[in-house]
Amino acid sequence: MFKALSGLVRMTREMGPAVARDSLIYRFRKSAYDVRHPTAKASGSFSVLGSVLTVKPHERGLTLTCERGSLRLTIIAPDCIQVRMQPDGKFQVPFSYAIAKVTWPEVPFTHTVSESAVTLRTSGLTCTIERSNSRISFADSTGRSIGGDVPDAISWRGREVRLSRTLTADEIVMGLAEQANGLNLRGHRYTFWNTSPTRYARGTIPIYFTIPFYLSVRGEQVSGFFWDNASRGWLDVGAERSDRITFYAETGELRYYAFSGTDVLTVLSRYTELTGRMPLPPLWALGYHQSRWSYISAQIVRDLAIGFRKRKIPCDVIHFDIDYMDGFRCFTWDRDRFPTPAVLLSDLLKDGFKTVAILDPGIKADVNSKVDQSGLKDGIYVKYPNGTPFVGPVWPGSAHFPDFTSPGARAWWSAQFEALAKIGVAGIWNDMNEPVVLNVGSDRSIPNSVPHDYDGQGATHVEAHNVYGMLMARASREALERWLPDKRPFNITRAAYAGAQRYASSWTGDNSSTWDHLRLSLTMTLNAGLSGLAFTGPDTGGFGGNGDAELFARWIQLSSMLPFFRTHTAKKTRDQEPWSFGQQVEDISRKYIELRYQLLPYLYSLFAQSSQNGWPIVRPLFMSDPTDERLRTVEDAFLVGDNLLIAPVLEKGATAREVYLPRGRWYDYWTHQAYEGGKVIHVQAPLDTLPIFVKAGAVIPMWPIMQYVGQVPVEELLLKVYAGNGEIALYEDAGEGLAYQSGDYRWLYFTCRSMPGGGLTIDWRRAGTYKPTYEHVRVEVYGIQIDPEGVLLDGKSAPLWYFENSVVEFTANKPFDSARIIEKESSSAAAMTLLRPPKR
Ligand code: MIG
Repeated sequence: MFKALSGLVRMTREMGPAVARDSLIYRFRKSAYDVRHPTAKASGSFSVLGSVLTVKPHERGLTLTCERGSLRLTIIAPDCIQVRMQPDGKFQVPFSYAIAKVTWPEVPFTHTVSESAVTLRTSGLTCTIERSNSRISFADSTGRSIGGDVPDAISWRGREVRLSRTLTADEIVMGLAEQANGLNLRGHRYTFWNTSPTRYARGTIPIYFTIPFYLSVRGEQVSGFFWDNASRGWLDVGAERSDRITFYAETGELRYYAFSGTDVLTVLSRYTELTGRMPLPPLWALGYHQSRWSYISAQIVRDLAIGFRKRKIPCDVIHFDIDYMDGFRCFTWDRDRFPTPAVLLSDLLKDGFKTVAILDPGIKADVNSKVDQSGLKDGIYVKYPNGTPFVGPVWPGSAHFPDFTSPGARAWWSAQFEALAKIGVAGIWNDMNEPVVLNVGSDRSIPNSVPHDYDGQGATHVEAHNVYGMLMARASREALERWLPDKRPFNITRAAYAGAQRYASSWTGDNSSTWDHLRLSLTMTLNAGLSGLAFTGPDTGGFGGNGDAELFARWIQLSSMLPFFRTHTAKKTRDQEPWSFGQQVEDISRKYIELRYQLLPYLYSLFAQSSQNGWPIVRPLFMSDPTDERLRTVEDAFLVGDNLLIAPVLEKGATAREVYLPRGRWYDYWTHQAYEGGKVIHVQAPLDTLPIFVKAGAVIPMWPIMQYVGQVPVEELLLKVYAGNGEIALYEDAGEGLAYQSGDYRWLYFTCRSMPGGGLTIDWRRAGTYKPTYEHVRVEVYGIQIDPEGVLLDGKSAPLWYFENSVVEFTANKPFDSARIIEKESSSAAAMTLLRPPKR
């Protein structure tokens, strides 16, 4: 009751008395409804399978009849197997919103049945089922265990299902998209019920996502596990018992996928082959985004845009939060605040700013609204079993909710977007799609037993809740595709189920302007990337509360290296524009936003790889050397791709920090000093410095600073080369439009080799037809100690090169195939101090 009361007070303050009253009414209406329509609650004890009675091969695996239920094992790929359980042994074609690929090539397998066990084997995976108790375990291609059931692991009661797997003492569990937690998820029970907490803190469960996929890291061994059940449930990662990981779902089939693999990339590549990958976003979406709740008038937005351009702080995107709407009605504009939105948006666009507009699922129930009337007419709203549309309060007051689990509702939604597309909206921000229904009580959702279409399958809200947000994002993506057919959609969602990467990017929701949230935003983004959702980032600066200049500077630095880079803040908080914290932080913000833009060709290549392979863009440090135990627990430093190591300052007042560098050679990005890894180094990090290290052998492509993507054609590509042995693949295309889908792109492959007697060769292969705007290439090579003898470009003496402060610099008037830096054989150390005058 106290909670309800304080909820009411807060809601009155934040949303006004009318919404608060509706929420109070909803609280009682919902409880009454729940009482009248209870979801079936089972009682008694859970059943278990018992022993295996018969084993029948099918095309892709085996069906096992056990004493009290059946198992069906299906080989998806050599390193991926699907397991299903049905108490009655009847296996229908499974339906899941997570799955993107249902037809897989044939995989050779063998099976054996002995007195004690049934074994199913592919080239990459062995699955063993003990005959006496139907216990399943898995091993990888080398025979090492990748986990399996505890005794009586699979159990059920009524429609509830449960599965318990072993958790070894050394096992590290990552994934589950965004949990407000460190990298290792052990020790907690994660509720699967997409929820928007009013504020969250470290340890708040549940929050916005249900991605029941985890990566298990045991020593050098990596495997994956996906529990494909969207209904309400939970995952206990060693909280109840430290040696167990347990899944539970209120309803739905017990169905999971086990993945073996040699490393994180292999497992994620298979998982995202199954659940889909992020389509390549427009390049501008990788730029800097500015947001606040809300920039509430055309003039304020214009001033904001001018603010960026006059201070020469790059920015590509402005987000419009809910106050652009007319009374929070989706697909409308408040004409008092924004009298001519089309003019505003087109002026913004002329200046390089793309507009992203927020949409909430709740459509204001309003007899005078064309949108609402059309939704009612088309019958696309969530309805009670008697056919009356469900009504729940959200921002606009009483609202109808499109049933995004129905194809008709999705089509209706995308049709509505015409109104915004015409005005010039370029991207959609999907909010409140857990979905939230404002209830002063604790359960802010649609009642459990309300039915949904579920693409014709039929389901209650218990099963539909966790997919609702992702299907709203899907409808929004379809809207963008429909009305902006030559553009690549930019779409972002707050709530999701597994596979959401096919439809949208995501952010970490309503964080706060605190140092712990700065730290969390890194681990949350990393875990999202380890769950297929590569394109994620936090509200830079923090959403709730007020931070100070130092926190903002550190947050800009961190976020400049994360996939999604947007500053956002809540209503009534202090301003969080890059210039809101004084000159010093303005300069720091500019420096890192500029660096972001310089690094776009590198970042974009990682996006391309993610879109092709499902790989994360930012990665935990252990991926750089899976053999090194010390790296496995690091969560205050990370990799961007393979070659950049970022050691952000996450502590108030710190101006230096320690970082354990993975083995191998790393260069300080700022000073070019080389370090041998495998040890802790101490690095200076005054407020204007984000420690960045580059791996030896890397070639980092850079663009000139621009105020927004496409402002000026790139005429020269800068390659920063870090002496050592390494390879890197880079991707180029037009950055917008769909020509890349018909082949208009190219890959660049660089190989660096240190020569035995000193010196370095850089080989550059190009594959593909895309013609970039640049011809000219400038190369800076770091880590060459001694004044070189010469530089060869495609076998000929380079026309122009310099050696200064241990940097070799040369230019080429077109991309080369090979460059070679020839070092003098036995120069003395003294030569290092001699600067060579430029050769002409
Ligand atoms: O009830 O649209 O997470 O980014 O600024 C709050 C207003 C609704 C929650 C989003 C936040 C956004 C805010 N929204």
